[in-house]
Amino acid sequence: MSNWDTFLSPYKQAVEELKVKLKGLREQYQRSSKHTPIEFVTGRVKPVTSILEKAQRKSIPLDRLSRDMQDIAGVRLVCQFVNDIDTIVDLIRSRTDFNVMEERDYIKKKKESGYRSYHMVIEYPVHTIDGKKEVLVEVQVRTMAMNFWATIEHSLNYKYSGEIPSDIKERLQSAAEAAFKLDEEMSKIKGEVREAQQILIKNREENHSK
Ligand code: 0O2
Repeated sequence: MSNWDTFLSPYKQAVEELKVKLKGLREQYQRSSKHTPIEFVTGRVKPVTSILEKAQRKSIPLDRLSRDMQDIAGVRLVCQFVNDIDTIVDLIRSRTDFNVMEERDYIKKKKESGYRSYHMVIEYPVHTIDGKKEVLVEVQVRTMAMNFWATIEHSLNYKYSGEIPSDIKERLQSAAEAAFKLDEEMSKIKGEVREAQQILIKNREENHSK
C-alpha cells in the first residue's frame, strides 16, 4: 500500500460521522426521558499494523482490503440490558443513510473464547472531494458486562500474543458465563432499575431548576 493516510481517510470520516449520528440518538432518548438503549458509543479505525497482521493471518491481498476486511472501520454501541441490543439492531436496520450487508449474532452463538456481541457490517457512503465512496464499517452491539469481558480478554490476548495459556482460557470462559448470568439477572430486575433511574433523573432536574 503506497499511501495509508489516503486509503484510511474515508474510513476515519465514516467513523466520525457515525459516532455523531449514534450519539445523537442517545441524546434524543435522554431528552425524551425514555430509557436509552445506548449507554455509550465508541469508534476506531484499525491501526495499520493490525490491518497488516490480520491480512496476513486471513490471506487477504492488500488490493482486496476494502472488500474483504470488514472491520477496518468499527463503531461500538454499549447498552445496559440484553434486550436493548434488539432495540439498537432494529434502529440500525431501519436507517436509510446506509445499508446493512451482514449480521453475525455472537450472542445466540457465542465464540469459542466465550465472546458475546452482535455484529453488523454496514456499507456507509462517505462524500469526498472525488465523489461518493462506499466503505464497510463493522458495528458491534453489546452490553456493559459483555464489553467488560471483551476488553479484559482483548488485553490478555495482546499480552500473550494471541496464545493465552489454557488455564487462563478456561477461567475466561467461565468468567464469560458469569458475565452472561449477570446480564440475565439485571434483566430480571430491570423494572426496579428503571424506576430508580427515573427517580435519579427527576431529582437531578429538580436540583438544576433550583
Ligand atoms: P480490534 O482491536 O477490536 O480491532 P476475527 O477478526 O478473526 O475474530 P472476523 O470474522 O474477521 O473475525 O470478524 P468478527 O468475528 O466480526 O470479529 C472482529 C472483531 O470482533 C475483533 O476485532 C474484535 O473487536 C471482536 N472479537 C471477535 N472475537 C473476539 C474475541 O474472542 N474476543 C474479543 N475480545 N473480541 C473479539 P479485532 O481485529 O480482533 O480487534
